[in-house]
This record gives sequence, structure tokens and C-alpha cells, in this order.
Amino acid sequence: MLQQAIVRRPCENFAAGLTTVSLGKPDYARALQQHEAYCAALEECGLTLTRLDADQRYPDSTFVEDTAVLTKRCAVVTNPGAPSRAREVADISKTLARFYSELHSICGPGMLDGGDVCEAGNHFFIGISERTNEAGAQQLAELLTSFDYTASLIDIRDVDGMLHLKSGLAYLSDNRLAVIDALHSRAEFRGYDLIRVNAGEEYAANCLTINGSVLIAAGYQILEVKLRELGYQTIALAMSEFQKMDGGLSCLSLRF
Ligand code: CIR
Repeated sequence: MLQQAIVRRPCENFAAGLTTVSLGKPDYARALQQHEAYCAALEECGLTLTRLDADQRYPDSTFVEDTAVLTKRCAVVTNPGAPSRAREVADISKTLARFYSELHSICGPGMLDGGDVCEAGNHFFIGISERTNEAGAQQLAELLTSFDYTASLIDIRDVDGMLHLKSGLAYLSDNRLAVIDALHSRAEFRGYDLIRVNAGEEYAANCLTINGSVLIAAGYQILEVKLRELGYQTIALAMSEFQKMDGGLSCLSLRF
């Protein structure tokens, strides 16, 4: 069972963050409302939240997931691939030290964003992307292996429009992965039950399973119905303002 999550309130200059999409400027008041609803959903799933203050120095700092990889046995502070985000880790490291004695870090020249790491039970898929390089992925794989996990590296640099591995992949539970078409034939996913995310619903692939419920972006009916048919309780959340900044549901928290 997951018990805790770390979240950070979006800061007032949230709109100055990085984005690759052209969906317009996010509305700050609406982003705060959507963030509150997200926090409430985490609490409804049984998580106790550590709420960090907004940090004006880093417009993307609400996307806390990219700063660490949390497991049952250890925590790894990342070395984010975007220069503007590199220093977000200092504060997260201090917060994690309250919860973890096994606290490790990814070091340069290795770069790694948490959004590229998908936990599937005791196995971790690690994406190699514009933000995570091979050295960073390899460092994480070695650390995880030393804690008796397994890991495989998946190069997504050839997939258009994918910022992170988890932009197109989510582990649901019970050996099931939700996956976009561009990734479904990867050899690394053989042996898993693949829940295909339809073309046009790619954004919804970044869904989040927490203690039996699945948080899903609102407005993606086909995937939501598929998940309900599989027996998951779904919680649909408005994500428009985060989507404008390339963010999905998983990015907004660190869960453990
Ligand atoms: C960024 O480009 O870093 C942010 N605007 C979005 C980060 C999204 N994070 C994630 O998918 N894990």
C-alpha cells in the first residue's frame, strides 16, 4: 500500500516553465484549483500529504516527480535533464531525508528525470529521452539492482512528442501496463498484459494507480471505460492547465 505523497503548490510564475505544446498559457487560478482537486484525490486514496510551499525560483517545481525516484527500499534524488530544473533537487533531498535512510543520488554526467521511470512491481522501466541520458539511466539501474530490483532501459528518443517514458506508459497493477501505440510492440513489455491507449487519447496514458484506484485525466472516455471494465475505480481529474505545460498526473507527486 502507498501511504504518503509529496506535492508542491504551483508557483505564480508557473506559466514561465518549459513546454513543447502549443495549448496556450495556463491560467494560474485554475491551475491552483486543479492542483487542490488532485491533492484531495490523493487523500481520498488514503495518502498522507507533505505539501511543499510554492517555489518561485523554479517555475516547473510543481512537477515534483522529476526530482526523485522512490521505492520501498530506497530513494534516489535525480539529476534533472533540463538546466532550469537542476536545482529543484536540493529542497526535495532535504524533505526525503526525513523519510528515507537509504537516500542516493544520480550524479553528472548522468542525467535523469523521474518522469522517465516507471515502477512495475519489483521491475523498473527506465526511459532514455531528451531528459534522461544513458549514463543516468545506467546509474539508476545499478542502484536499483543493488536493492534487489530489476531494471530495463527503453530508448524513446525516436518517438515524436514524448517528453518522458511515462508520457506514454503506466503500470496499473496485476502485471498490466497502459501503453500508447508507439510503444506497445517494444520487446521489454512482452509478458505483460497491455491495455492499449487509443490514438487521440495518448495524454491519458499517464494515469496513476494508487491503492486500487486509478487517477485519470478527465475527458478520455475510451481509456476510462476500459479501466472500469477491468475493475478499477477511476477518479477523473481536470488537468488542462498542467497539460499546457507538458505535465500529467504522475508528475504532480512523489508517492511512497
Ligand atoms: C518540464 O518540461 O519539465 C515540465 N514543464 C513538465 C514536466 C512533466 N513531468 C513529468 O512528466 N514527469
